[in-house]
Amino acid sequence: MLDIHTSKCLNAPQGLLRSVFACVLMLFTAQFMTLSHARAAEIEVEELAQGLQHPWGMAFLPGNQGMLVTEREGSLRHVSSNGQVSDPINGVPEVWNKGQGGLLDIALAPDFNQSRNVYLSYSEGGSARAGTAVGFGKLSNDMRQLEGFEVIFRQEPKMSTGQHFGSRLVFDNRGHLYITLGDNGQRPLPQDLDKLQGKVVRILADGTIPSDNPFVRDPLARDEIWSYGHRNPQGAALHPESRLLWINEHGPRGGDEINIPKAGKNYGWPIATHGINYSGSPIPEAKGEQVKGTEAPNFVWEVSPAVSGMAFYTGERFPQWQGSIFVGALRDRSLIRLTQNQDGVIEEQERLLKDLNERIRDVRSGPDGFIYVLTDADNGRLLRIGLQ
Ligand SMILES: [Ca+2]
Repeated sequence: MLDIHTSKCLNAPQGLLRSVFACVLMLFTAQFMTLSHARAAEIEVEELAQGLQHPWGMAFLPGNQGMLVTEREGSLRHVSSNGQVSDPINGVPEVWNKGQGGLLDIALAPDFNQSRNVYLSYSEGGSARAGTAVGFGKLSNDMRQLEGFEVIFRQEPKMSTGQHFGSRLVFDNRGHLYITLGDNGQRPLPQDLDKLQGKVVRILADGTIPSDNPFVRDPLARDEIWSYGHRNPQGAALHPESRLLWINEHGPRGGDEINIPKAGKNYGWPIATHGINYSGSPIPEAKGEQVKGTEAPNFVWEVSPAVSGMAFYTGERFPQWQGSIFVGALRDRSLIRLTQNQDGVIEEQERLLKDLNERIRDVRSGPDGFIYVLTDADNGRLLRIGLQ
Protein backbone atom coordinates (compact mmCIF):
# COMPACT_ATOMS: atom_id res chain seq x y z
CA MET A 1 0.00 0.00 0.00
CA LEU A 2 2.73 2.41 0.92
CA ASP A 3 4.47 1.92 -2.43
CA ILE A 4 1.34 2.65 -4.43
CA HIS A 5 0.50 5.79 -2.49
CA THR A 6 4.09 7.00 -2.67
CA SER A 7 4.30 6.59 -6.44
CA LYS A 8 0.95 8.36 -6.92
CA CYS A 9 2.24 11.24 -4.86
CA LEU A 10 5.44 11.45 -6.83
CA ASN A 11 3.41 11.62 -10.04
CA ALA A 12 0.95 14.21 -8.73
CA PRO A 13 0.68 17.52 -10.62
CA GLN A 14 3.02 20.10 -9.18
CA GLY A 15 1.88 23.15 -7.27
CA LEU A 16 -1.58 21.94 -6.37
CA LEU A 17 -2.10 22.34 -2.67
CA ARG A 18 -5.06 19.97 -2.80
CA SER A 19 -2.97 17.18 -4.24
CA VAL A 20 -0.28 17.70 -1.67
CA PHE A 21 -2.87 17.53 1.05
CA ALA A 22 -4.31 14.37 -0.53
CA CYS A 23 -0.83 12.85 -0.67
CA VAL A 24 -0.17 13.66 2.94
CA LEU A 25 -3.50 12.07 3.79
CA MET A 26 -2.67 9.00 1.73
CA LEU A 27 0.75 8.72 3.28
CA PHE A 28 -0.80 9.08 6.71
CA THR A 29 -3.35 6.40 5.84
CA ALA A 30 -0.63 4.13 4.50
CA GLN A 31 1.45 4.69 7.62
CA PHE A 32 -1.57 3.99 9.82
CA MET A 33 -2.36 0.80 7.93
CA THR A 34 1.24 -0.31 8.24
CA LEU A 35 1.07 0.31 11.98
CA SER A 36 -2.24 -1.46 12.49
CA HIS A 37 -1.00 -4.35 10.38
CA ALA A 38 2.13 -4.55 12.52
CA ARG A 39 -0.04 -4.45 15.64
CA ALA A 40 -2.13 -7.39 14.48
CA ALA A 41 1.02 -9.34 13.71
CA GLU A 42 2.27 -8.92 17.25
CA ILE A 43 0.08 -11.72 18.55
CA GLU A 44 1.92 -14.97 19.01
CA VAL A 45 0.02 -18.25 19.28
CA GLU A 46 1.62 -21.47 20.39
CA GLU A 47 -0.27 -24.76 20.40
CA LEU A 48 0.51 -26.59 23.63
CA ALA A 49 -1.88 -29.51 23.17
CA GLN A 50 -4.45 -30.80 20.70
CA GLY A 51 -6.84 -33.73 20.44
CA LEU A 52 -8.86 -32.62 23.48
CA GLN A 53 -12.57 -33.52 23.34
CA HIS A 54 -14.45 -30.24 23.76
CA PRO A 55 -12.24 -28.95 26.57
CA TRP A 56 -14.26 -26.69 28.90
CA GLY A 57 -12.25 -25.46 31.87
CA MET A 58 -8.68 -25.38 33.14
CA ALA A 59 -6.80 -24.74 36.35
CA PHE A 60 -3.07 -24.11 36.78
CA LEU A 61 -1.25 -26.26 39.31
CA PRO A 62 1.31 -24.58 41.59
CA GLY A 63 4.95 -24.58 40.61
CA ASN A 64 5.80 -25.67 37.11
CA GLN A 65 3.40 -28.63 37.18
CA GLY A 66 1.20 -27.65 34.26
CA MET A 67 -2.57 -27.67 34.53
CA LEU A 68 -5.71 -29.72 34.80
CA VAL A 69 -8.18 -29.58 31.90
CA THR A 70 -11.78 -30.81 31.78
CA GLU A 71 -13.29 -32.33 28.66
CA ARG A 72 -17.05 -31.99 28.28
CA GLU A 73 -17.49 -35.71 27.53
CA GLY A 74 -16.42 -36.44 31.09
CA SER A 75 -12.63 -36.72 31.29
CA LEU A 76 -10.25 -34.76 33.46
CA ARG A 77 -6.66 -34.69 32.25
CA HIS A 78 -3.34 -33.32 33.35
CA VAL A 79 -1.40 -31.31 30.79
CA SER A 80 2.25 -30.81 31.64
CA SER A 81 3.91 -27.44 31.13
CA ASN A 82 5.42 -28.75 27.89
CA GLY A 83 2.05 -29.96 26.61
CA GLN A 84 2.01 -33.68 27.43
CA VAL A 85 -1.59 -34.82 27.89
CA SER A 86 -2.26 -37.57 30.45
CA ASP A 87 -4.77 -40.40 30.33
CA PRO A 88 -8.09 -39.55 32.02
CA ILE A 89 -7.73 -39.11 35.77
CA ASN A 90 -9.75 -41.71 37.71
CA GLY A 91 -12.38 -40.84 40.29
CA VAL A 92 -14.28 -38.17 38.34
CA PRO A 93 -18.07 -38.38 38.81
CA GLU A 94 -20.32 -39.70 36.08
CA VAL A 95 -21.61 -36.79 34.02
CA TRP A 96 -24.74 -36.19 31.93
CA ASN A 97 -23.12 -35.78 28.54
CA LYS A 98 -25.88 -34.37 26.35
CA GLY A 99 -26.31 -31.04 24.57
CA GLN A 100 -24.34 -28.44 26.50
CA GLY A 101 -24.06 -30.80 29.48
CA GLY A 102 -21.07 -32.77 30.66
CA LEU A 103 -17.95 -32.18 32.72
CA LEU A 104 -17.63 -28.41 32.87
CA ASP A 105 -15.51 -26.15 35.07
CA ILE A 106 -12.64 -26.77 37.47
CA ALA A 107 -11.07 -24.82 40.33
CA LEU A 108 -8.36 -25.66 42.84
CA ALA A 109 -9.19 -25.24 46.52
CA PRO A 110 -7.64 -22.06 47.96
CA ASP A 111 -5.64 -24.37 50.27
CA PHE A 112 -4.70 -26.78 47.47
CA ASN A 113 -1.04 -26.86 48.55
CA GLN A 114 -2.13 -28.59 51.76
CA SER A 115 -5.45 -30.26 50.89
CA ARG A 116 -4.88 -31.09 47.18
CA ASN A 117 -8.64 -30.64 46.76
CA VAL A 118 -9.92 -30.07 43.23
CA TYR A 119 -13.45 -28.76 42.58
CA LEU A 120 -15.45 -29.75 39.52
CA SER A 121 -18.77 -28.58 38.12
CA TYR A 122 -20.74 -30.87 35.86
CA SER A 123 -24.20 -31.77 34.62
CA GLU A 124 -25.81 -34.39 36.78
CA GLY A 125 -28.70 -36.43 35.38
CA GLY A 126 -31.97 -36.97 37.20
CA SER A 127 -34.91 -39.07 36.06
CA ALA A 128 -35.32 -37.23 32.77
CA ARG A 129 -33.62 -33.90 33.21
CA ALA A 130 -30.28 -32.63 34.44
CA GLY A 131 -28.86 -29.85 36.57
CA THR A 132 -25.48 -28.46 37.51
CA ALA A 133 -23.67 -30.14 40.40
CA VAL A 134 -20.40 -29.30 42.16
CA GLY A 135 -18.10 -31.43 44.27
CA PHE A 136 -14.48 -31.99 45.12
CA GLY A 137 -11.92 -34.76 45.42
CA LYS A 138 -8.29 -35.00 46.46
CA LEU A 139 -5.74 -35.17 43.67
CA SER A 140 -3.29 -38.01 44.30
CA ASN A 141 0.40 -37.15 44.24
CA ASP A 142 0.88 -39.05 40.97
CA MET A 143 -2.09 -37.09 39.54
CA ARG A 144 -3.80 -40.27 38.33
CA GLN A 145 -6.65 -40.26 40.83
CA LEU A 146 -9.23 -37.90 42.27
CA GLU A 147 -9.85 -39.53 45.64
CA GLY A 148 -13.07 -39.51 47.67
CA PHE A 149 -15.11 -37.27 45.37
CA GLU A 150 -17.92 -35.67 47.36
CA VAL A 151 -20.85 -33.67 45.93
CA ILE A 152 -21.43 -30.44 47.90
CA PHE A 153 -23.95 -28.63 45.72
CA ARG A 154 -26.84 -29.49 43.41
CA GLN A 155 -28.94 -27.17 41.26
CA GLU A 156 -32.53 -27.92 42.27
CA PRO A 157 -34.90 -28.79 40.75
CA LYS A 158 -33.21 -30.45 37.75
CA MET A 159 -34.76 -28.72 34.73
CA SER A 160 -32.37 -28.98 31.76
CA THR A 161 -32.89 -31.12 28.68
CA GLY A 162 -29.43 -30.05 27.49
CA GLN A 163 -29.38 -26.28 27.72
CA HIS A 164 -27.84 -23.57 29.88
CA PHE A 165 -25.91 -25.07 32.77
CA GLY A 166 -23.73 -21.99 33.36
CA SER A 167 -21.38 -23.48 35.96
CA ARG A 168 -18.20 -21.46 36.31
CA LEU A 169 -16.46 -21.85 39.67
CA VAL A 170 -14.66 -18.96 41.38
CA PHE A 171 -13.21 -18.80 44.89
CA ASP A 172 -12.81 -15.37 46.42
CA ASN A 173 -10.09 -14.43 48.88
CA ARG A 174 -12.34 -15.10 51.90
CA GLY A 175 -13.10 -18.77 51.28
CA HIS A 176 -16.39 -18.36 49.42
CA LEU A 177 -17.08 -20.42 46.34
CA TYR A 178 -19.25 -18.75 43.70
CA ILE A 179 -21.08 -20.97 41.21
CA THR A 180 -22.80 -19.48 38.17
CA LEU A 181 -25.99 -21.31 37.18
CA GLY A 182 -27.83 -21.08 33.86
CA ASP A 183 -31.59 -20.98 33.47
CA ASN A 184 -31.61 -24.55 32.05
CA GLY A 185 -33.52 -23.11 29.08
CA GLN A 186 -36.50 -22.46 31.42
CA ARG A 187 -36.85 -18.75 30.79
CA PRO A 188 -39.12 -17.54 33.64
CA LEU A 189 -37.32 -19.41 36.46
CA PRO A 190 -34.41 -16.98 37.10
CA GLN A 191 -36.99 -14.73 38.82
CA ASP A 192 -38.15 -17.54 41.16
CA LEU A 193 -36.15 -17.39 44.38
CA ASP A 194 -37.23 -20.89 45.47
CA LYS A 195 -35.40 -22.44 42.48
CA LEU A 196 -31.75 -22.43 41.44
CA GLN A 197 -32.12 -21.71 37.72
CA GLY A 198 -30.47 -18.49 36.52
CA LYS A 199 -28.68 -17.74 39.77
CA VAL A 200 -25.21 -17.06 41.11
CA VAL A 201 -24.87 -18.99 44.35
CA ARG A 202 -22.30 -18.56 47.11
CA ILE A 203 -21.28 -21.40 49.40
CA LEU A 204 -18.26 -22.32 51.51
CA ALA A 205 -15.64 -24.85 50.44
CA ASP A 206 -17.36 -27.65 52.41
CA GLY A 207 -20.75 -26.86 50.85
CA THR A 208 -22.24 -25.06 53.84
CA ILE A 209 -23.95 -21.73 53.37
CA PRO A 210 -22.35 -18.50 54.65
CA SER A 211 -24.48 -16.95 57.39
CA ASP A 212 -24.33 -13.55 55.67
CA ASN A 213 -25.78 -14.69 52.34
CA PRO A 214 -28.50 -12.23 51.29
CA PHE A 215 -31.53 -14.55 51.55
CA VAL A 216 -30.74 -16.67 54.64
CA ARG A 217 -33.54 -14.98 56.59
CA ASP A 218 -36.10 -15.26 53.78
CA PRO A 219 -38.05 -18.52 54.14
CA LEU A 220 -39.32 -18.25 50.54
CA ALA A 221 -35.87 -17.99 48.96
CA ARG A 222 -33.02 -20.50 48.66
CA ASP A 223 -30.23 -19.66 51.09
CA GLU A 224 -27.50 -20.42 48.52
CA ILE A 225 -28.53 -17.53 46.26
CA TRP A 226 -26.15 -14.61 45.90
CA SER A 227 -27.80 -12.91 42.87
CA TYR A 228 -30.55 -13.79 40.41
CA GLY A 229 -32.06 -12.99 37.00
CA HIS A 230 -29.16 -14.50 35.03
CA ARG A 231 -29.59 -16.34 31.73
CA ASN A 232 -26.53 -18.49 31.11
CA PRO A 233 -23.35 -17.23 32.77
CA GLN A 234 -20.44 -19.20 31.29
CA GLY A 235 -17.64 -16.86 32.29
CA ALA A 236 -16.56 -15.69 35.74
CA ALA A 237 -13.45 -14.31 37.38
CA LEU A 238 -12.43 -12.45 40.52
CA HIS A 239 -11.24 -8.91 39.87
CA PRO A 240 -7.61 -8.83 41.05
CA GLU A 241 -7.93 -5.50 42.89
CA SER A 242 -11.54 -5.06 43.97
CA ARG A 243 -11.85 -8.82 44.70
CA LEU A 244 -15.38 -8.60 43.32
CA LEU A 245 -16.87 -11.36 41.22
CA TRP A 246 -17.34 -10.51 37.56
CA ILE A 247 -19.36 -12.69 35.21
CA ASN A 248 -20.29 -12.78 31.56
CA GLU A 249 -23.46 -14.38 30.37
CA HIS A 250 -25.04 -15.55 27.17
CA GLY A 251 -28.02 -13.27 26.70
CA PRO A 252 -30.64 -13.61 24.02
CA ARG A 253 -29.84 -12.55 20.43
CA GLY A 254 -28.28 -9.11 20.90
CA GLY A 255 -27.96 -9.25 24.67
CA ASP A 256 -24.74 -10.90 25.88
CA GLU A 257 -23.69 -9.16 29.09
CA ILE A 258 -20.98 -8.51 31.65
CA ASN A 259 -22.28 -8.14 35.21
CA ILE A 260 -20.65 -7.54 38.59
CA PRO A 261 -23.21 -9.36 40.75
CA LYS A 262 -23.97 -7.84 44.13
CA ALA A 263 -25.64 -9.58 47.05
CA GLY A 264 -29.37 -10.10 46.59
CA LYS A 265 -29.66 -8.10 43.37
CA ASN A 266 -31.79 -8.97 40.34
CA TYR A 267 -29.95 -8.95 36.99
CA GLY A 268 -33.15 -8.89 35.02
CA TRP A 269 -33.54 -12.01 32.91
CA PRO A 270 -36.08 -12.41 31.40
CA ILE A 271 -38.08 -9.32 32.48
CA ALA A 272 -35.32 -6.81 31.72
CA THR A 273 -32.99 -7.54 28.83
CA HIS A 274 -31.52 -6.35 25.58
CA GLY A 275 -32.12 -8.41 22.47
CA ILE A 276 -34.72 -10.87 21.23
CA ASN A 277 -35.16 -14.65 21.09
CA TYR A 278 -32.83 -16.52 18.74
CA SER A 279 -35.98 -17.52 16.81
CA GLY A 280 -36.52 -13.83 15.99
CA SER A 281 -39.57 -13.42 18.24
CA PRO A 282 -39.65 -10.94 21.11
CA ILE A 283 -39.10 -12.25 24.63
CA PRO A 284 -42.61 -12.64 26.08
CA GLU A 285 -41.74 -11.72 29.67
CA ALA A 286 -39.52 -8.74 28.76
CA LYS A 287 -40.79 -5.35 29.87
CA GLY A 288 -37.82 -3.41 28.50
CA GLU A 289 -34.07 -2.99 28.56
CA GLN A 290 -34.21 -1.28 31.94
CA VAL A 291 -36.86 -2.19 34.48
CA LYS A 292 -37.18 -0.80 37.99
CA GLY A 293 -35.83 -3.17 40.60
CA THR A 294 -33.32 -4.78 38.24
CA GLU A 295 -29.64 -4.05 37.69
CA ALA A 296 -28.49 -2.91 34.27
CA PRO A 297 -25.53 -4.86 32.91
CA ASN A 298 -22.08 -3.27 33.12
CA PHE A 299 -21.56 -4.04 29.45
CA VAL A 300 -23.81 -5.31 26.62
CA TRP A 301 -22.88 -6.69 23.22
CA GLU A 302 -25.59 -5.62 20.78
CA VAL A 303 -24.38 -8.41 18.47
CA SER A 304 -23.95 -11.49 20.66
CA PRO A 305 -20.47 -13.01 20.37
CA ALA A 306 -21.66 -15.97 22.56
CA VAL A 307 -19.30 -15.33 25.45
CA SER A 308 -17.71 -18.12 27.49
CA GLY A 309 -14.76 -17.91 29.84
CA MET A 310 -13.32 -14.79 31.43
CA ALA A 311 -9.95 -13.75 32.81
CA PHE A 312 -8.31 -10.62 34.11
CA TYR A 313 -4.76 -10.27 32.91
CA THR A 314 -2.65 -10.64 36.04
CA GLY A 315 0.73 -11.17 34.41
CA GLU A 316 3.68 -8.80 34.16
CA ARG A 317 5.12 -10.17 30.92
CA PHE A 318 3.06 -7.96 28.59
CA PRO A 319 2.54 -4.43 29.99
CA GLN A 320 0.25 -3.65 27.02
CA TRP A 321 -2.27 -6.12 28.47
CA GLN A 322 -2.26 -4.88 32.05
CA GLY A 323 -5.75 -3.89 33.12
CA SER A 324 -7.26 -6.05 30.36
CA ILE A 325 -10.24 -8.35 30.64
CA PHE A 326 -10.23 -11.29 28.24
CA VAL A 327 -13.45 -13.03 27.20
CA GLY A 328 -13.75 -16.08 24.95
CA ALA A 329 -16.28 -15.99 22.12
CA LEU A 330 -17.87 -19.13 20.67
CA ARG A 331 -20.06 -17.78 17.88
CA ASP A 332 -17.71 -14.90 17.03
CA ARG A 333 -14.72 -17.29 17.10
CA SER A 334 -12.40 -14.84 18.77
CA LEU A 335 -10.80 -13.71 21.99
CA ILE A 336 -12.23 -10.37 23.07
CA ARG A 337 -10.02 -7.90 24.95
CA LEU A 338 -11.68 -5.19 27.02
CA THR A 339 -10.43 -2.54 29.43
CA GLN A 340 -11.97 -0.16 31.95
CA ASN A 341 -11.52 3.59 31.59
CA GLN A 342 -10.81 5.94 34.52
CA ASP A 343 -14.50 6.00 35.42
CA GLY A 344 -14.69 2.21 35.44
CA VAL A 345 -16.63 2.08 32.17
CA ILE A 346 -15.89 -1.11 30.24
CA GLU A 347 -14.65 -0.59 26.69
CA GLU A 348 -14.01 -3.25 24.07
CA GLN A 349 -10.51 -2.86 22.59
CA GLU A 350 -10.04 -5.62 20.05
CA ARG A 351 -10.90 -9.13 18.91
CA LEU A 352 -7.92 -11.42 18.77
CA LEU A 353 -7.44 -14.84 17.13
CA LYS A 354 -10.07 -14.16 14.44
CA ASP A 355 -7.80 -15.78 11.84
CA LEU A 356 -7.84 -19.09 13.74
CA ASN A 357 -11.62 -19.33 13.17
CA GLU A 358 -12.12 -21.41 16.32
CA ARG A 359 -14.71 -21.31 19.09
CA ILE A 360 -13.02 -20.08 22.27
CA ARG A 361 -14.48 -21.84 25.32
CA ASP A 362 -12.22 -20.75 28.16
CA VAL A 363 -9.49 -18.22 28.83
CA ARG A 364 -7.11 -17.91 31.79
CA SER A 365 -4.19 -15.71 32.74
CA GLY A 366 -1.23 -18.04 33.27
CA PRO A 367 1.30 -17.75 36.10
CA ASP A 368 3.97 -17.19 33.42
CA GLY A 369 2.26 -14.03 32.09
CA PHE A 370 0.86 -15.69 28.96
CA ILE A 371 -2.85 -16.00 28.21
CA TYR A 372 -4.14 -19.54 27.75
CA VAL A 373 -7.26 -20.48 25.81
CA LEU A 374 -9.20 -23.67 25.12
CA THR A 375 -10.91 -24.13 21.77
CA ASP A 376 -14.28 -25.88 21.67
CA ALA A 377 -14.07 -28.72 19.14
CA ASP A 378 -13.81 -32.50 18.78
CA ASN A 379 -10.13 -31.82 18.29
CA GLY A 380 -9.94 -29.06 20.87
CA ARG A 381 -6.68 -27.25 21.49
CA LEU A 382 -4.87 -25.60 24.35
CA LEU A 383 -3.18 -22.46 23.06
CA ARG A 384 -0.68 -20.14 24.69
CA ILE A 385 -1.12 -16.53 23.59
CA GLY A 386 1.52 -13.83 23.85
CA LEU A 387 2.84 -10.74 22.14
CA GLN A 388 5.98 -10.81 19.99
CA1 LIG B 1 -29.21 -8.94 32.68
